[in-house]
Amino acid sequence: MVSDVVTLGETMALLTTPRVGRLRDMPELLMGIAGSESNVAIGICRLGYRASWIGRVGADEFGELILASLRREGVDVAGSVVDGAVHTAIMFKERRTPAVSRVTYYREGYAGSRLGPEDLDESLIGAARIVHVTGITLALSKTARAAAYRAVEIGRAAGALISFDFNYRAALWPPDEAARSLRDMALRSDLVFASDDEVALLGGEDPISIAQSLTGGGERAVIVKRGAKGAVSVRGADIHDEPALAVTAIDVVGAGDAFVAGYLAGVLDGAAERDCLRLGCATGAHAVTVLGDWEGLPSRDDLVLLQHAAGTTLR
Ligand code: KDG
Repeated sequence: MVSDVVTLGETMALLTTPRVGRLRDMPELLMGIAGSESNVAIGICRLGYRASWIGRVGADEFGELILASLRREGVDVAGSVVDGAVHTAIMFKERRTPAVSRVTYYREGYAGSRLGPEDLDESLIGAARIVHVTGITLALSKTARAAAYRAVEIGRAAGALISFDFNYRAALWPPDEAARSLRDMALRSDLVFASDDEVALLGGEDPISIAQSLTGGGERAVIVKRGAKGAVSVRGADIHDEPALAVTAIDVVGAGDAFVAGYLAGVLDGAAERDCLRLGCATGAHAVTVLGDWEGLPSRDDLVLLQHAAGTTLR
């Protein structure tokens, strides 16, 4: 299968507390899957394009759950590896207060972080229009980082657009090491996504000027995700600012991935910069209205839903 977007990274089993409180006080948990790159792949498929996800899962029930869930969403997982030596990683998500969630990872040394360059199917990556990687993969392990670099090299040589989301995870690496690595990968990419906070990791006061300094005078676009404030795209002196859609947020984890999926679908559509931002903001808004890291991702038909007044019943 030829995919429009190929992405690689770690997807974990996700166990979420069904209500507000501490994990230890919950007699039951909700089970699902989570992974930034597979979230993007699902978003791309829901918006009508083909996406492949490459990663390692254990030969266990969680690995089966991940592959089955991705297949059900139309994501191609033919390039992924079942690793019989270790288990699939787990992420726990607690809603500690109605407004604050806390994530705990059980992932070091688990299957996803054993991803390596030898796992990559060069013909799959070389045929993609976009190769998408994130800072999470850079932080996971030396081999996972090498896989991300190799995927970018293959994509670049084949003429694909390279898309990179900072996705800084403080639990995975220290900020100074992250800043060096994130900058390096950003400078190898065509489309760079980062939140205000992530851009600030690189040092400096104003996120937009830092973003501007990364664009290489306009050879790449840096898109700053600002949550409820929308998104700004910077390419040299060209700046587009798009407000967020006003929605009631239920679960904001995964909103950034949803934004990226929408923006990249806009790029695949051949849309103008502002329309890519708009689609990104719309998919991000949809994602936060539903519990789960990717379940709220919209199809094209869903995109009109946010235009209806609260209380509307569609019959
Ligand atoms: O962006 C949402 C992700 O944080 C989540 O789905 C899990 O990939 C993940 C991570 O490393 O936190």
